[in-house]
Amino acid sequence: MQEQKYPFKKVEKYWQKKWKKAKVYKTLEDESFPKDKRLYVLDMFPYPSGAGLHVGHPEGYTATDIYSRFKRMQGYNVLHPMGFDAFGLPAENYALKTGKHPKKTTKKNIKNFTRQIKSLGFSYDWDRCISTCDKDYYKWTEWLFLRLYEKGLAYQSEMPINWCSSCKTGLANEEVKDGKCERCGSVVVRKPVRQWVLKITDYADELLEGLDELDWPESIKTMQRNWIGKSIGANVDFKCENGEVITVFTTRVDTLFGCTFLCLSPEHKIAKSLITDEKRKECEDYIYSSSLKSDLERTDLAKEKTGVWTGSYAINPVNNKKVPIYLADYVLSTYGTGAIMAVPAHDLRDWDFAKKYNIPIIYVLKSSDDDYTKVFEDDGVHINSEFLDGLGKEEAISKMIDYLEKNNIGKKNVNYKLRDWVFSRQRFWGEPIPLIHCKDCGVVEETRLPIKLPKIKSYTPTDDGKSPLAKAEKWVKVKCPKCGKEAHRETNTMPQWAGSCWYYLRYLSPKSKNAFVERDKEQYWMPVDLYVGGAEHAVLHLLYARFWHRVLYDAGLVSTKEPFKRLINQGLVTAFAYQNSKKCLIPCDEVEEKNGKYFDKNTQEELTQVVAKMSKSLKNVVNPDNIISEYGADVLRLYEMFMGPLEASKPWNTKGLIGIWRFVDKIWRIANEKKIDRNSPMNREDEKLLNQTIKKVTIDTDSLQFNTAISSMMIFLQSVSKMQVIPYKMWSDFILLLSPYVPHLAEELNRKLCNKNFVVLSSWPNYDENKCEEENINIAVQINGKVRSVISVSKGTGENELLAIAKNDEKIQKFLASKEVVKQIAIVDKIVNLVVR
Ligand code: ANZ
Ligand code: ZN
Repeated sequence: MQEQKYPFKKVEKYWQKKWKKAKVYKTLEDESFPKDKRLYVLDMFPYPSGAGLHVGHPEGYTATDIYSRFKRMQGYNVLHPMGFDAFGLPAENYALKTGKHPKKTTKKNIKNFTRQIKSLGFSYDWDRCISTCDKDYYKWTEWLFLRLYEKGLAYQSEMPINWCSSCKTGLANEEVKDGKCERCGSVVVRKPVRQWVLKITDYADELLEGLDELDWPESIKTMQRNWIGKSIGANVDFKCENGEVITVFTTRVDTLFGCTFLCLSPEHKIAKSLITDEKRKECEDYIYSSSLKSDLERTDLAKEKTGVWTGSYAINPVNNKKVPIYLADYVLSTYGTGAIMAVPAHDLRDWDFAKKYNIPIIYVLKSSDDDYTKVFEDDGVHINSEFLDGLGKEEAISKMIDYLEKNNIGKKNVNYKLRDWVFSRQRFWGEPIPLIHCKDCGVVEETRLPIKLPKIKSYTPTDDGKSPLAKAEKWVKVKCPKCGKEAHRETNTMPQWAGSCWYYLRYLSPKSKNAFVERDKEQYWMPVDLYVGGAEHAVLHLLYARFWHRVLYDAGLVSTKEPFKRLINQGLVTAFAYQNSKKCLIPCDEVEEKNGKYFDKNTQEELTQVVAKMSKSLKNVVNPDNIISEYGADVLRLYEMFMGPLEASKPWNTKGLIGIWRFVDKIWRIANEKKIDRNSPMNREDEKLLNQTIKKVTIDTDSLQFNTAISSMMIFLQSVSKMQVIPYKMWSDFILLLSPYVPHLAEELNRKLCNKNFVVLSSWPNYDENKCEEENINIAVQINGKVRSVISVSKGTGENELLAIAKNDEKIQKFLASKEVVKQIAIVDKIVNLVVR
């Protein structure tokens, strides 16, 4: 019957209005509410792109929404805010293309995002909404930058940085993926540009140690650890024949007796002075050719090692042997000391190099298979190493370091892969860096924040390493706040990561005029209890925010060391795609389905179904707006949670969506067609079903296992649909279980029961552990006709399971030992019979 179809459009609109009017999702502004009952649940706020919401967004947002609703019903005071990460390159690039001001397009996009997010019925406290490009917000981003500057954590440097010649701006190391710009994919080159740099390296150890206490995915913690890349080792000094000293960094100082040559990076400062006249031409050619290679090419293990001999020797300080000095581009100038002691027997790169250039190889570790014809990179006992012979790695390292330190030829040292954070961008749409350059006073802080972006005609970035702001002459020229003389403003802007370094703090007092966050609010709400977002931010936002937070902690501005206690990465929502025999993906609108098989509409070739990222070109991008208008927000929410575990990547599947629609529609039909009776009591079976369902949904929702929670609600509905009359309590508790998942439908079902309260403000139902238990019965187990044991099993246990339980019974096993079962019979709920010989 068509008219009985669940009228989701009307229902969803109605309840969204009601909720808004009654402000049901407003966070309690009461810091006397017990702290252990307060909960901060945070989403990674979106960048408001012109394309609008993607189905990947609602995945994480629905998860945090369900969790927030569930916890509110359990009596928690939940803070669950949303905002917009609105500065950044895409808005500016769009402005360049269309001539529209980024401020205008960003505003429009935020409006569209807000409409879309609201249409999903999320329980955000919208009064706390923030946008990073709002002047009342970025005033504080500027203010916080000045705190870093005052601590000496922001400095200027004219150094070769990663430069994207397509975006025409400098990039941080974290923004370079495989040698390419993270944004546009262009190859990144090195270019010397004056930059503001943040000293994140000062915090390397704190950022490492802090990870231990975090409830984060191990994979993200590992990525941060590797990115920081702490290496404990030693520096060793090698004297050269011409009197110069080469200092190398090594993590295997214990292998020093096996060092048979040194390698300098071709850029090494003292390389030039070591090159002999005969070798000059060859070396200079080599230095030039290495300068054309990226670090990635140079360190690729699979590539053939190259190098040239400088013509000079150094002295190995432990055995006074002469070792040749090479230039080799597998040694990077930016790591350690830019020079290495090569131990070919125990390092593959050095091995390859020594083989190629015929350099002696000395084994200083006993190899496990006594094969001395190949590289041995494992741990072993030392040989050929005088005072280290017979020792293991750790002991040998510390003994060697003692020796070096005593003789003044080396010392313990620690190196990090982490580099300082290149923080300025030569672009328009970002926070101005609030500093002034004065001829007499040097760099001076701006006194009146916010420094607003100037109005300029052209945002076009240039190759000269200057920001478009430099063209706003009137804005650039200012009086020095210190001496009053003519000075000029800093024209670089901050990177897109600046605003997201602290937004989670602003939510706590979004309107505060006196502070970036009010102290009592910060002390009450921090840290964030649950943070959900994509894994792509592992060494970007998630590292940068931890760094700023640590600085704020040291400055006494926040009360916790870490901002995000628990982190969950939602999996990627992918899509099905179709591949022909040439492994080409066919756009979805050119594919047709016949009897569960897929064909190319044009060629009729049969295609294989594969999983791919959603992309415009494959025409497999799903727009949440369409799903909501066809099936409703509740169905979209429920489907996204039912697709699979939150953290797994999973393909969008329209068939699954229809299955969920049927489930929702079935709930609706039952509510309309069945008698829900206040006077009909639950029997034992009903009670068991209800209590088991409440228990399962409670535990699964609490542990964010939404897909299995939904399954048990489906099983519940299946049983209830067979009942003639549904006891009131069964149905009303079911509505409560549904409400975090499908809040609109739950409200409507509740209204149908003539209740006037909001379900979303109700208490979560309790379960009785005793009533959850299965009923057990005793079953006799006979062997050759005699009862030998009695087993206790739950009622209805199947034949095979009965046999298995019986045979595992301790008493029965004694009888079965060394005997063969020739016949076995089990009768459900009655008896087990075994015949043995
Ligand atoms: C001798 C040695 C013997 C090494 C051995 C390794 C194994 P991590 O762990 O990444 O810190 N190295 C040092 N500086 C380098 C540079 N600028 N470019 C390329 N390689 C460099 O690696 C430290 C090791 O990498 C150091 O320890 C050094 O090689 C090399 F059996 O020294 B080792
Ligand atoms: Zn001045």
